[in-house]
Amino acid sequence: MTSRFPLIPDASLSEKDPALSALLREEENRQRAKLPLIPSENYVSRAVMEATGSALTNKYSEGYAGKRYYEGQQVIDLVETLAIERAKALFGVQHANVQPYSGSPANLAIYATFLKPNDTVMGMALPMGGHLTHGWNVSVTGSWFRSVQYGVRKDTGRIDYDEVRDLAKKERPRLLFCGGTAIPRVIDFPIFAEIAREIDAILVADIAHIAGLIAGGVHPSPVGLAPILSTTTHKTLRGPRGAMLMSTEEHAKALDKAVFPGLQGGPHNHTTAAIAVCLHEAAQPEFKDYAAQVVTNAKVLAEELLARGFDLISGGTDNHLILIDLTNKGILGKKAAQALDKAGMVSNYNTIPYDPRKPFNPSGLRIGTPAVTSRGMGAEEMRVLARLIDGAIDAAKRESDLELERIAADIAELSADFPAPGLA
Ligand code: DSN
Repeated sequence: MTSRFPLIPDASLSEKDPALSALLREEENRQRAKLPLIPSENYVSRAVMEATGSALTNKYSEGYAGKRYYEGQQVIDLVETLAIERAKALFGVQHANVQPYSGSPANLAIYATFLKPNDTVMGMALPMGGHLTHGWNVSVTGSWFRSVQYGVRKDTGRIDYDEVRDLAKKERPRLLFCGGTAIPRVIDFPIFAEIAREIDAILVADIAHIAGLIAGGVHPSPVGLAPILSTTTHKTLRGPRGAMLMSTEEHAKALDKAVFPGLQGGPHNHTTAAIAVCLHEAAQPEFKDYAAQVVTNAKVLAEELLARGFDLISGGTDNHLILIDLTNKGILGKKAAQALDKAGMVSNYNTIPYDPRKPFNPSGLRIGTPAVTSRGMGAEEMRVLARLIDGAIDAAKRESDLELERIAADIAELSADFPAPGLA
């Protein structure tokens, strides 16, 4: 029987929308040819990609498993429950919510759970390495709430826990955030927990950057110390763009209520499925090797950059990221990042602690090893990368596009030896 109505033509993307399809191919080729050094980026596996592009995108399922506001949840309930159970097992938590659309909405749900407008939150300032949603002034978390910000010491580039304690005791925040986006050192969760206990605050560990390192056993876990954990799923955890909130049983109901119906409608089920896949992958023994190699690679890269006279915030790294103060190199972060991109290495310019410059043209550069490690690179390649980064920055200072092109050719050769995973 033929349809009475015009159907959506069942054509492939390239047949139906050649313009968009060509753009996708172009982006895939860019991801193949260039080396991503942005520490918050990664390559997902084909399995994660498949789940992300699955039929689950067609389904609405407001509510939670067993209590939805739409019918037809026979499969979705199982998928979401699987993701939750995998998150609980991987991180050793009592409760997980896999519905937040991304990291910022996940963090907003924490505010919605514990704070009323104008209550006090304390977090690391964005230019010091924190995150917008930890109370930075241009975010609603810094304007709808009373925000108190801590940073790092100017001389060490590290958190001074005595200063955090003194500030916390003076300001008595209800929520205390630890974690961030440009912290190259281990976060001391036991000390943060002690401080939170002393002022009767709720400690939130935002582990977005280091979730994969925690899962892989190469960064201490905040579980048992922070009752609330927030994470994105697409950074070191190597999953789809999404987020999770994890907590003790005590806060489970309130957190769930804040996510739905407090802030969100229907969860993105295709993302939930892909989160389940990435959690399964992260539970495999080889993921531990991956996480360890991410850190080894970052340390080697840091040492090689130090040897070439680069000034690294905190003097190096314990994790997956390196924050470079380019002041002594006589170049700004943006110009350096643009030159690196021309040379085939994709990084991001970044403020550094106490940066006299504005975020859109700051003094620093942030690089990291999660994605290049996913391509299978090791210490040897990190030595090559350090040399090429140094060369590209030198070329940028000399305005030598020719030299950048020469380096880009070296990167193209290196890229070809380490194919990007997940791209068909
Ligand atoms: N934008 C992310 C990062 O690059 O670290 C944080 O949200």
